[in-house]
Amino acid sequence: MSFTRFTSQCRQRVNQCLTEQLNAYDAHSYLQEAMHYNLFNGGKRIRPILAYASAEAIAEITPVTDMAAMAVEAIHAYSLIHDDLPAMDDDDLRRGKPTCHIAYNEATAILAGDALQALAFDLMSAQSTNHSIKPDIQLSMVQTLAQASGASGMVAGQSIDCHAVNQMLSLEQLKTMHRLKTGALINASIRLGALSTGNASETQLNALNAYGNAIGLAFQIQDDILDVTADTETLGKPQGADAELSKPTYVSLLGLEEAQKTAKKLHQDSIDALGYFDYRADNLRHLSAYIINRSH
Ligand code: GRG
Repeated sequence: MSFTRFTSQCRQRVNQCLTEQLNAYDAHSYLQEAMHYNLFNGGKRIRPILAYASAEAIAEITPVTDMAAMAVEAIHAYSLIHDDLPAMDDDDLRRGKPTCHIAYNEATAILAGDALQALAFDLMSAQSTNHSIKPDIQLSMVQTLAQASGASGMVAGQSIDCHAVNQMLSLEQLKTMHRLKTGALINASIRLGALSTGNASETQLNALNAYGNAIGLAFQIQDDILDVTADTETLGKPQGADAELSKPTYVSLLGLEEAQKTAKKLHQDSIDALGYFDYRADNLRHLSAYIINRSH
């Protein structure tokens, strides 16, 4: 199957699962509408696709992989809603559309983010009716998601980011911030996909961790590159937003050319990390290339 077909099938699959989840709520409400608005306003679904590709690299996609794919997208959607709030980045535009607090209101945006976060853990702890996974593996999956999204992962990175405005950060500090803010959830998506098969060995998990570290950083560097090279229409958010907020970025610290070179080097590192895997990890290899070549 071609990579394009694989990604489109993964998107369809996670979208269908998420639609069923949201439809399962008792009553249609303003809150539910805001959650739906953010889950379905054009995200690329990179994290679910990583989870599916990782499951494939180990064994096969299972209903537990679907749970993991939905959970990481729910955490991602919540993080973007909160990131756009006036108390954080104060953005009006996301994916070319009004951000949640503009389309609804601030209180609803906060609550939609909260509810999406809770939904993620609800999904991770649910029992699938037609597929079982060992309780210790499921517990490890819940913990993986909690650690990647909380005070030892994404939220910690966001906190550093909030304090970095108008500050000089060293390259090491910038790396730490992004490893936590963006990299932790990306890495968790890969690990969760592997764990969801019930068959991942420590050696495989370690190799995937090295792959995840490299693409997590590459993802962020490409984001910084796009912030200066792409236009607002392609980005779906204001171009130059980071510079506007005087935020340190890979481009501001390294220069554009060096940032591009670093992204390419990380892509190669990610490919090297997958040396242990056969052709079944090819979609992970393609994803790494996609991440550094993406245009939005
Ligand atoms: C508010 C707790 C909290 C955390 C927010 C991830 C994050 C932390 C903020 C997002 C800010 C940002 C734009 C970071 C750059 C990397 C990134 C996560 C970009 C958006 O991810 P994509 O490109 O988004 O996967 P789509 O729109 O495709 O879903």
